[in-house]
Amino acid sequence: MRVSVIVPTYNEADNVVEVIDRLRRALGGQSHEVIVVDDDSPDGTWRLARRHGADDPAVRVIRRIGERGLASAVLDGMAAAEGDALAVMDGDLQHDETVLPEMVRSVLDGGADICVGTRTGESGSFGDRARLRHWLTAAGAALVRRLLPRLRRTSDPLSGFFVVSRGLYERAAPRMSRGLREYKILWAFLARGRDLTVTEVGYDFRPRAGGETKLSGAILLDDLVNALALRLGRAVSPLFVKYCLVGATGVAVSLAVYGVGELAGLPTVSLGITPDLNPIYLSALLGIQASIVTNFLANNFFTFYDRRYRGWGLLGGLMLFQVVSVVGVFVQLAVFQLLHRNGFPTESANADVAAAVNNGIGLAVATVTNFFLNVSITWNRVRRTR
Ligand SMILES: Nc1nc2c(ncn2[C@@H]2O[C@H](COP(=O)(O)OP(=O)(O)O)[C@@H](O)[C@H]2O)c(=O)[nH]1
Ligand SMILES: [Mg+2]
Repeated sequence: MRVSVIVPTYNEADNVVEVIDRLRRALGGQSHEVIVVDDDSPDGTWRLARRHGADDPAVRVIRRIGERGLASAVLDGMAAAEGDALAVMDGDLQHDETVLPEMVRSVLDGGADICVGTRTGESGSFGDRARLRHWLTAAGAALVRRLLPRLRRTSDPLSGFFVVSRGLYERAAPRMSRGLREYKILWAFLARGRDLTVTEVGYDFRPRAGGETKLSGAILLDDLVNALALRLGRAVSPLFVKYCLVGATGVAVSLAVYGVGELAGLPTVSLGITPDLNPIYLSALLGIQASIVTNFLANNFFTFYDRRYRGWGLLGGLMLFQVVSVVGVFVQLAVFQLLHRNGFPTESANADVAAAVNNGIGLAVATVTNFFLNVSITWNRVRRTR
């Protein structure tokens, strides 16, 4: 088999049949297969694709159940593919399948590891109706090139249309983090290896034929974090990076509320838990509580967006998060006390510096503990993105 074309789809009932037909026409001259990877679309994309390809062995349809995400869909399609060249093309008719044979030749006969279908290079364009998208893509590309310099290997790093050689796939796939969810899967290939041969073929980006885009603010943010995580290497979990970013905003919220509370002259209160903690500033308590709520919302819509709570479910999620956060506050205090009572870091250190160091260590331990508690309790849910 020379070429496998992976077509990830989610709610593409308006387009999938036409995409299959066009691919068959474009690749008619060589042995090929089309693998539609559909995430159990509510609009029945998988059913239409199956029916349409029923008497054509070159058309395969994978219906993934209980799984969502563009990157993992593409990887699952590649894992099932048999071709020497593995192509990825969107199922919304925005990519121009007529340049696919040239892209495939570049990999199979020209020896390229990756050939990218570009809207930016020679003979490529964004079409006339997509000015805003053009502008956003240019800005996004400039940003991700800074985060991940290896993306300079192509003029259009945000492209979702590309072909990789089987050799590169077999080398790169085992080293890819499954934790990277929505990211442009092309990046994971471009980021691999010291000397890749990357070529490109321009094409005219078309407006979406039917249906709607699945791109969202959460996915864009996710991709930026993922570019950073790819640069840092596998040791860093992108999920944890996002969790820490949210945590940093929580510190800001907490300080802001504390500041306002102090200006308003809020009193101190006694909780009667431990003498060391009395009296407590009411404004500090309010600040912590405010940051627990904003952290919950930010984590729900950003860090864990693919399994987010919705509607009334938000209340249940917030209650779990609240309990985990209070546990975290106690972990932080306990670590702090333990270190401080034992004279860490040194008996002679400046008291303020020692307190700051010990508080920092307490915060770090609590952050990691809370992260694992939140992953395994608060957001340990069946992914519900529909
Ligand atoms: N299997 C699968 N396909 C997806 C998912 N999200 C998007 N897609 C498909 O990926 C392609 C590109 O998505 P699209 O929404 O058009 O993104 P855009 O082109 O950047 O606006 C389309 O064929 C979508 O149907 C997903 O979660 N799972
Ligand atoms: Mg699209």
